[in-house]
Amino acid sequence: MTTQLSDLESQLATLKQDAQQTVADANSLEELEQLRLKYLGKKGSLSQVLGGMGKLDAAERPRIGALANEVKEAVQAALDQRRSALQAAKIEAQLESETLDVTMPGVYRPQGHTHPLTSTIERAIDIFVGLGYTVAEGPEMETDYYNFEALNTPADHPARDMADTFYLPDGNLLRTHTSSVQIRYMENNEPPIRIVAPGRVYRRDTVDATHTAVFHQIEILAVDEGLTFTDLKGTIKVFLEAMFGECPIRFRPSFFPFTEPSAEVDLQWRGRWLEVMGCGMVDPNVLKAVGYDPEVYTGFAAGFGVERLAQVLHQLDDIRRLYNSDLRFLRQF
Ligand code: 2U9
Repeated sequence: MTTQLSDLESQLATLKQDAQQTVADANSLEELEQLRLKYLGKKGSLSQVLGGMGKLDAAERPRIGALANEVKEAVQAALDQRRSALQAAKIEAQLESETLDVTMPGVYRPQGHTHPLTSTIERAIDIFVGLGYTVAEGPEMETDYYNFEALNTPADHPARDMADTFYLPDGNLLRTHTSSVQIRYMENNEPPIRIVAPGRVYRRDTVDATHTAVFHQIEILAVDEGLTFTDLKGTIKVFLEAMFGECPIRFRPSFFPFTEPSAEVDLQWRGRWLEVMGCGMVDPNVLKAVGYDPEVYTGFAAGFGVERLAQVLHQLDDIRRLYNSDLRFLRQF
């Protein structure tokens, strides 16, 4: 045996032992990759040792070659084994860090809900939308013309009294009904029309259990050829039935400047007659004001106070509860 030969054999043996030891001690996949390059890479230890093979006798080469292969396989096996172990440990650590403690108490997130006034408005609008009506909205600050004049309410009418209406210093006013919205709508649209106008309105009423200075109204208006009081009655009956269930209703003659004839509607609810809305056939003067020909078109209209309806619906003793933001009250709805 030549010196080179025994030298190479011992170098290979040392390399194998050395590699197996350091690989077994590697603590990360990155470190393992460095070791793979160090031992088995193109410029690694094994390549360097094999570089010395050129000096061997041709007869010896196969044996040393086989030995080198065995060392390579052994080192590769050590690398594979350690890689599996490190990968398993990594997954284990990840699972450990991501565990969820399902027994931990949750965080309480308080959840609100729709205000009873809002839900009453939404219910009413939904019913009219179901009947083919379109929602129309307009400004809360109005001119005298849209709130009164166009609605056949002459200058000497008591509704215009300073004691009933909030007038602004510039001569404008806070709308006392949403009828002004309908005038604006008619000015910009031709019949047939069917609209529902919900909104906030203002009256200089003394605040008590049944009155607030700010309240909500919903008004409907239909203008078409051939509409009659019967269409109005049918529409109101369908609406009140959808809102309150099947209850007796009655129409009482009344007066509004913007409708002729006019009526008030009562609903029998738990044995008592309650006034719930007003209605009538649109006065020809109102149709004329917006440029509709009253000889061709007729219309019907109706209006109600939302607070009043909510009061009946929920048996509220005092309308002001709807504005007090008292959670003990609001949580009941
Ligand atoms: C146009 C023409 C006519 C709307 C109508 C009533 C009758 C009515 C009151 C109920 C209680 C107001 O909230 S309340 O104070 N409303 O009684 N409203 S007829 O008539 C109109 C609307 C628009 C162009």
